[in-house]
Amino acid sequence: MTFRTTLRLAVAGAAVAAAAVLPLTAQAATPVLKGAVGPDANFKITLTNAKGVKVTTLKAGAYKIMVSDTSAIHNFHLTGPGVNKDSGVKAKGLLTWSVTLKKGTYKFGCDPHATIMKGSFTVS
Ligand SMILES: [Cu+2]
Repeated sequence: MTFRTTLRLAVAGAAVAAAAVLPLTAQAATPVLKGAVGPDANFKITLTNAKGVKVTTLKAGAYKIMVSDTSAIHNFHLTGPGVNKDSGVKAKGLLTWSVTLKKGTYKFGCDPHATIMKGSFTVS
């Protein structure tokens, strides 16, 4: 076996190993959702998926919810089966919540302005 052949085999072997690892990594990735509220003058609250599309239905399972709360008068409060997460009204910041969503209806909203700042989605 020449040195060149040995090198080729080594490169091919590394490519096979990488290909075998990649699908596992993709499967293990937890879906990310993005919640947003604020700034103060913006009386809107949103929950979108990684593509920026409004969340209306989801499959049960583990999710990572990244919440951007840029307001000291609004909060992002998510409630539903097994979940009660609140970014805090006075608090601001970027939060990451790891949640397990179960079958049912989840609601999110801003507590001080619950009648106008709200949303919901269902998990099946
Ligand atoms: Cu509010």
